[in-house]
Amino acid sequence: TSCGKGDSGTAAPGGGTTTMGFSQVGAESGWRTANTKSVQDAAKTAGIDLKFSDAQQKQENQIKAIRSYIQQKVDVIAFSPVVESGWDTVLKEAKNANIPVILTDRSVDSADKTLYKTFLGSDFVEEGRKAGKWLTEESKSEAGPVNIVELQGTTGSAPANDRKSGFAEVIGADPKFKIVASQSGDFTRAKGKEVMEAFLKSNPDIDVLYAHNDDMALGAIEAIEGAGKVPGKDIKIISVDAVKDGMQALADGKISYIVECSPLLGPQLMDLAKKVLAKEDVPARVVTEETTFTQEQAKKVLASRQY
Ligand code: GYE
Repeated sequence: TSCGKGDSGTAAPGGGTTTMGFSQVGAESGWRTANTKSVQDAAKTAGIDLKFSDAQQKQENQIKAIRSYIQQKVDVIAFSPVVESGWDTVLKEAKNANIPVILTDRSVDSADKTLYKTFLGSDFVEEGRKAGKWLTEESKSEAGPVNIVELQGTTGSAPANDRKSGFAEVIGADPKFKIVASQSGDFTRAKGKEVMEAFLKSNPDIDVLYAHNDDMALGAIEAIEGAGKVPGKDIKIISVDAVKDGMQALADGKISYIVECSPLLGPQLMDLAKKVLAKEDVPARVVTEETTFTQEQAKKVLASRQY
């Protein structure tokens, strides 16, 4: 850290520029790329010196990065935990070193809530419910069965667990909905395509695909077209995120409905970090505001979509 006059950065408690160590999940999806850019841009604007690392979807890499931030004595650590469990030890190390931790995007299942200052991100259970509500409405006049396949996000991650449970809760109210296959596509296009190909081979009669993110839905569209079926007609697709490529597929009629999940968390994250370092109170939970998109709505907003 530098100190002295002419330093335009945000002042750290001990003087000098505030340093944030940020451990990102990876670069698995369009959502993640937009999230990384948002965090990097917001750090610059806030005058915060950002140390950034990409964990390539591996928890062990995130733990290493956090330990290195502790060793470097950064002022604050922020991270998006790839999976929910297994964080207590390293979070205790940060706490013992007096370095505050902010969770962003995904949460941890630690029982000790003093291990982090706040959690900024979406309500993934609610996202799953929104997907289920749309399908319930859409299938109102159908006798059923409505055969659903599900592409889950990364195994053990909060968005995969919660998007699954929120959706199941809503569609579970009507026995005509049947989840005939459900498997992880790791939030990537390549895996989404591969798993959808397998689903199509073992299930001749799929009505609906519920994909936990746009990228897996986009991969699945290739698989569906490859099998000679029409996405959006033969198989209806619901996904989550609303990144530009997903919105394009929605406007084109290939996806039927998208639940928005905003990756633009950078500015709020920097605000929270400043407050935490100034010892101001912050809410334990900050929930992102989000909407949903039909095909008609996607056509209207597509041109102005930022990411
Ligand atoms: O939906 C997915 C990404 O944690 C909300 O991670 C995030 C999810 C997002 O890979 O596209």
